[in-house]
Amino acid sequence: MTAPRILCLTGGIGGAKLARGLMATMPPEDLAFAVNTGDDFTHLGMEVWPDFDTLVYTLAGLANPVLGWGRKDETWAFHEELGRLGGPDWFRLGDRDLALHAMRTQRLREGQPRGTIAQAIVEAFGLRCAIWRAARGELATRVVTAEGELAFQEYFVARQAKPVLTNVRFAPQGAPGPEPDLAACLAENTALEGVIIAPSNPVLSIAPILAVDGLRAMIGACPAPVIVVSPIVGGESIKGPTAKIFAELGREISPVTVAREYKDMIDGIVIDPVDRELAGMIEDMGLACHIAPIVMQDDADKEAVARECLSFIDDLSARKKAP
Ligand code: FO1
Repeated sequence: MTAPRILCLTGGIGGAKLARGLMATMPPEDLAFAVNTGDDFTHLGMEVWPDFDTLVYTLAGLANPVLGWGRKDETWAFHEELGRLGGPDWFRLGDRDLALHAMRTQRLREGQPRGTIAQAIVEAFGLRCAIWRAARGELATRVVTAEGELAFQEYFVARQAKPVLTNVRFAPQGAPGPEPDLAACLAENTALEGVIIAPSNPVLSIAPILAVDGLRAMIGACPAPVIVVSPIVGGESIKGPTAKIFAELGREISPVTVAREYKDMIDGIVIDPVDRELAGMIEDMGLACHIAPIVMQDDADKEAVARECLSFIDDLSARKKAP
């Protein structure tokens, strides 16, 4: 069993950015990622794992830099022909990306567990860090909107996250609970120095991870410091519909809302200097607050944010030791 020093919970493109930064700060064997499975779905008979694949491509240096998802240097012959044939081309599958979905689906049909398939994909892309699907089985995100309940990709891609979101719910299937290696990493891994919740969308990307049976309690019971990087800076979400969704849920668009959301299981939150005046409110909740630039544009930013997370974790460990 691997014994990673740092575990990062991530989903979507924002989380993948921090993951890339973390990879630059330590040997890959010291890093593990727990990825959201809520966006997974079957499309054209193939099983697609968007957040898992986006992270694998990003860490392998193969992500499409413009789209943030899918492959760079991609070709789209399949997608164009699919459209010509009147197929569901609303969800774009590039030719190289398609090979991954086809192989994954074939392995599922052969009865291989999802965890085994995930490990084979990580190795196929030459990665030496652990990337675990948070759920052992399936746990799909269903988006409840003013227009009714939508499957995640229908809401996020087909409808471009435009419908008013009123709630999300999660539909677990198959083996319950977290991926066994993830559970072991949290419960038995004495090498674990810290857990980082990436600046992913709390409602669409992190909530589905925490909805995995028993996981929230395992993280809360983890002896190592647990921190979150705010996905909100200056009243806006850095990327994606986080701010829109917070507004639709009647939540203040602020790092304070994020801190409150995770209060029962984190030790601290990293906020951007523009939100400096909120540090007092966060500390009044009994949480530590680390102030550092957290907007990640280029690789240098990503590494800088990763290093800030690691020094914050060191500070928290020191405080835990010195009563
Ligand atoms: N997002 C889009 O907005 N449009 C797409 O056509 C699309 C295709 C796609 C294919 C493979 C994949 O792994 C991700 C893809 N995504 C697309 C992104 C995906 O919907 C999101 O990355 C996650 O589900 C949420 O972060």
